[in-house]
Amino acid sequence: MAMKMTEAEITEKIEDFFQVSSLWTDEERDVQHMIRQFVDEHVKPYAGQWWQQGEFPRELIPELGHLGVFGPNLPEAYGGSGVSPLVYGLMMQELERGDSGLRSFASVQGALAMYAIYRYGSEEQRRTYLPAMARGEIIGCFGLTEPDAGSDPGSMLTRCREDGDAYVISGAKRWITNGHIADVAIVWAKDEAGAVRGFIVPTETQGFSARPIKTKASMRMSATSELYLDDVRVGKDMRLPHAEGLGAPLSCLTQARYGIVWGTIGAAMDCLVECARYATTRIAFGQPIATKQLVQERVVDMQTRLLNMQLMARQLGILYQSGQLAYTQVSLAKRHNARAALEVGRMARELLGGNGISTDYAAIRHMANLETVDTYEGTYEIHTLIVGRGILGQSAF
Ligand code: TGC
Ligand code: FAD
Repeated sequence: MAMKMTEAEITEKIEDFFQVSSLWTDEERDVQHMIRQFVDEHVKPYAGQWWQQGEFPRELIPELGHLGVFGPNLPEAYGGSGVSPLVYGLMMQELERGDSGLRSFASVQGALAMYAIYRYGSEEQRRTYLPAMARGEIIGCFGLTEPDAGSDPGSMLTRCREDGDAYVISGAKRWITNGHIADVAIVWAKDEAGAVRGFIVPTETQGFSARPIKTKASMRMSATSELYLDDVRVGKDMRLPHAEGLGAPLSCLTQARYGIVWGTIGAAMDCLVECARYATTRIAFGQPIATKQLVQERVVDMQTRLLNMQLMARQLGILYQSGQLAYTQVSLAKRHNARAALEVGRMARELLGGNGISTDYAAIRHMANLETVDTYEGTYEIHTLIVGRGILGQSAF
């Protein structure tokens, strides 16, 4: 028996198959709606074009600041609005429904650069930088990865040394989101004793330069850069005074990974909704492809992955809210959700047939972006080893 469903009914079913939204608070519902409206109106119609152009649409930054997506979970005194982890997660979900590059911009600005200053900075640094960063007036980047140190950031080569009333920093960073559009870079470097230290480096400082990486076939809507620090001299007041050791940058990663757990839901949702709607209208062998058993199996596989992602993210948010979140839990969820979203992206692309390789549809763009999301903030393998160590107590790195 045929049960004809409207596009809106299909979308509603896919996005909330287990009615998880019935658990949302009014604030969660309102914020999700607000960001969705913005993304539907100002991002989705242009995302394919921006992605092809390979540039981040900087004109969106003031409005994103106005919507409060940069560090929204930080206290109001520092420009945040103290929202709950669940509200924050829903914001990231809705941004990544538009494009992973958009969520990445917000993650790097809020969860990496702002969080580093909030958690490890002096009171003066917090007040100088955070409110302006929350408004999007100062753009930040986070320089941890180097050309020869990615999964193993403890082997970084960037060095800092004291010289009178200053620190001198030398080294190179690679794959740095927002690097060439940033006003300040959070730079991680080892001191003479081998301890990792963090610095706020204004990007106009002499000896600092940033170059865009232009050869990307993924995350094309995001600015990605190489940073060069050639004897960059910054005042001692630019060191993050409370950051000592690798644990400092790694704790920032936990914040960003939490956002990715939610963001990937948005990308997967957009892929599944798009290809499910397509399946009801695309005719092959005289019938919509939605009537074919193999197509239905594919859609149900995608739906199951999406639902797992949603349930995992929600419980992670509850753990975060109650102050019980462990970084190994975030690793497990990042590993799962990034890979599940990537698989949904690949299946959606396939279901769209030839149209699936065109950026007239969202699937190929999401799919290509998710290759990065599966790799950055710790690869699938690295999270396997973090969780394995957490469960078995043995390091296998
Ligand atoms: P290890 O001994 O494991 O850790 C050193 C100290 O740090 C603590 N720690 C953490 N603390 C908070 N959150 C975490 N996620 C933490 N992970 C570790 C740890 O307890 C220890 O503390 P203590 O007090 O005992 O010293 O150090 P290791 O050298 O063995 O590290 C291994 C490993 C693999 C866990 C770590 O290096 C790692 O996570 N590698 C992946 C690197 C990575 O994710 N890079 C991301 C760069 S930023 C980015 O990709 C931005 S993308 C843009 C976007 O987000 O959109
Ligand atoms: P490698 O560490 O060289 O790994 C290569 C392969 O070896 C991977 O498959 C890895 O899983 C595997 N491998 C490594 N060690 C092991 C092991 N012990 N056991 C099994 N397998 C292993 N970094 C920043 O600091 N800031 C940013 O803003 C930022 N933005 C990024 C944006 C983009 C678009 C991209 C692509 C990356 C970004 N990164 C950023 C860097 C990202 O975090 C790293 O690329 C990532 O951590 C992996 O490091 P790597 O590329 O050096 O790979």
